Amino acid sequence: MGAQGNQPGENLRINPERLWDSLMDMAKIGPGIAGGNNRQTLTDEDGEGRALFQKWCEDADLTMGLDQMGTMFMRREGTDPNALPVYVGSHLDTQPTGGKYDGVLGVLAGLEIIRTLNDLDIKTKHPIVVTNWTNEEGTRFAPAMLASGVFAGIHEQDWAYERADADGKTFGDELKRIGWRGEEQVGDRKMHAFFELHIEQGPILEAEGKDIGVVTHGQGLRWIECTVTGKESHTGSTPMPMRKNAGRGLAQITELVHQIAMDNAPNAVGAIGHIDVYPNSRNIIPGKVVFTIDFRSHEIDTLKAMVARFEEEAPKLCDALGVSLSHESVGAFDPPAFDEDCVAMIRAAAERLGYSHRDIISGAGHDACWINRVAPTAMVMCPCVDGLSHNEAEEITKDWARAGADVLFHAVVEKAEIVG
Ligand code: HGY
Ligand code: MN
Ligand code: MN
Repeated sequence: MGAQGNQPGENLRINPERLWDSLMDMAKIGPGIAGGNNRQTLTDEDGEGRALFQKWCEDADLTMGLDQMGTMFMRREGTDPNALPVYVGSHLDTQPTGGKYDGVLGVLAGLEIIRTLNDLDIKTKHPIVVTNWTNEEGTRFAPAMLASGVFAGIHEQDWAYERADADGKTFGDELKRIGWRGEEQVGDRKMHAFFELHIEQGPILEAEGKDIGVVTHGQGLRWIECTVTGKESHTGSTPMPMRKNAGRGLAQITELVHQIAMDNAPNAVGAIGHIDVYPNSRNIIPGKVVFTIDFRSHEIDTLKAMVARFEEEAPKLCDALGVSLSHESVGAFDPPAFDEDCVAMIRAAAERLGYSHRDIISGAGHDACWINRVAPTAMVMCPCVDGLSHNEAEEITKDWARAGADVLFHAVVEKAEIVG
């Protein structure tokens, strides 16, 4: 028992070598082409990673719950079976050119907490549940944080099942195909708290020499899928004044998105990462371009103003080019403020453990952003090299992984209340 309340002693720490080995073993599943990972949601590789995680958890005497969105809940019993569990986790799915740590660190650090509690034969009043949320990335099936969004009542499950990938395969069919559709109703579980450890995916912690980010808020997000329609015609014989080039619409909207973000700096970002050009032939003027705008800010008024400016200016740009524009929202969440008591536990744990720390706003979206709607939620961040993520070269140090997992450990067991 710690100095006050349920705070663990500063010598209570995870096993960093075992955590690192688990990260490296998981990274062998769904390898990328440049040292990272391509373990996209509901692929066979995702299924393989899930099976390995399940085996590790069952070796640690955890029992699995699986809901109808395929989210995995690995439970360690508490001394009070009626006490609401403390949940801890993140996601095992990766970007197509993803890193070894985005999401995976949060899931495997949760498992490492269990392994350490088992080693030390420590019991907690509240059960602890390690969680792997399905489809956090939202790349194959938009939007991001899909399963946690259904769990939090943001999305309807039927709508989620109908999300289709670029090949027209649906989320529901793929979940069944890989054999990871559970029977449990999504969202029935009640949580005492939810904690998520995640790499920062940005440059601040490393640049400031800080081990730990105490995440107080997250950025809000707006994903706007745009379709610019022009007219396919020959790139050689069509006179320039007659062309209706959808590619120019993409080019000018790309620049508009960048300018809107720059005009709201430093509290806003914007880019277009997903682009499909049709028919994508070297000698046909693009007749149609489909792309997704990603706007983010931690200020809701700024975020809304960015969208409004796009909606006002983009149609005019397209009119002038003789092409048409249609757009729809394919993802949105407002800036979350995390639970102050849980955030304070994380800050106190970093202090107690002697890790340098600073409060930080999460630039990326996470499952915690949705779970924050239904349970007291907070996040811990550790640095990543050059702030790089969503790139196969994503890298962290063993010490950063250890610091993040130690702080996560302390927050989880403080909330779960060590017994005896
Ligand atoms: O898009 C995001 O922020 C997250 O990485 N899915
Ligand atoms: Mn992530
Ligand atoms: Mn990610």
